[in-house]
Amino acid sequence: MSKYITRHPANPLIRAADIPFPCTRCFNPAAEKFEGGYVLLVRVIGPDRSESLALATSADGLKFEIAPEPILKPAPEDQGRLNDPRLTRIGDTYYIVYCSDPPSGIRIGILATKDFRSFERLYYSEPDNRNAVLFPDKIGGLYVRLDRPFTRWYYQDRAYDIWLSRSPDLRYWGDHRLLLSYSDVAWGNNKIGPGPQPIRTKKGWLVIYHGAEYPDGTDTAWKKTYRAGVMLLDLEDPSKIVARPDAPLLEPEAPYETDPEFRPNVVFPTGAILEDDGAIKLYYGAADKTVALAETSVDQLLDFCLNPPKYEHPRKHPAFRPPLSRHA
Ligand code: BMA
Repeated sequence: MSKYITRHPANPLIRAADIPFPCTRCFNPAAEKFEGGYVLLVRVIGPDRSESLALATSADGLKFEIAPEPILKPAPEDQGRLNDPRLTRIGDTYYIVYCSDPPSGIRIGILATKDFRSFERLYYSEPDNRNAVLFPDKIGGLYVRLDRPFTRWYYQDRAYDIWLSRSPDLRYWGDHRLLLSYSDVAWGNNKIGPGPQPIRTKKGWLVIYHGAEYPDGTDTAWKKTYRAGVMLLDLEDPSKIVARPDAPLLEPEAPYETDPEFRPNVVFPTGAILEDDGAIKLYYGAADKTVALAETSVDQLLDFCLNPPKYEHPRKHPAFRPPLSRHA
């Protein structure tokens, strides 16, 4: 509970037992409005460790019905891996940006659909890249995406930053710009990555992102803490950060977020819905096991960005290198 965001009391909204086909964990949902209601695409892990996406629909954004079969399974080129989708509606088309992890490397796929029945493949990135998300409008006549390419292996820090790219057609991407480095994020001494589709406001684009922190500086992936943060980008040139509070927006506290059974201490925001009155429903994965909802608003997030509270992170271990200057 904070001044800026509130967990929904019905959390977690979706658990493995709610999925009508074999599922051991379901999390990291993409979200959009569809036909007057809400649609989530939920990452599902099967008992055989298979990956697929479940279609969850709802009239109120709280109680979801789940389609009896997976709505998307990995294509042959995905070789079994299809996860962490983001959804963006542009005009009457929904774009699903997902992550795949075939032996050739971790790659971004972009699919287009109007009805969540048939899907057209538009793009498959080179490795390694993941966590991509599209802006809901063209800006300066171009599509814009955020993503999180991997990693500077040739440096000691091996870290992961958020980049911005533009495209005339969603197939050819260029004008790549470094937006934010993990080393600028106090609670992200390892990875950061973009979360849900950006939200347009009068003051700029609100972008919710995640950051991963090693608790003691050792590369123990399963001990990392994942938090959510927010930043405000320039409306006309979203490669410029207007404001970014140091404090995280949401950090693992609730039992379903700290749940030790599989992956404790994870909030992983992947879907955001802006309502007509400025309310925002933020859907996220909790402890890589369930789907949860937190409620906030444009006003609360702008207040957080533009009047940031004083915050000092109780960092146990520093980033491996000093901040990169942006646009380096
Ligand atoms: C990231 C991704 C997400 C996952 C998160 C927390 O690297 O793999 O799918 O939710 O870690 O485990």
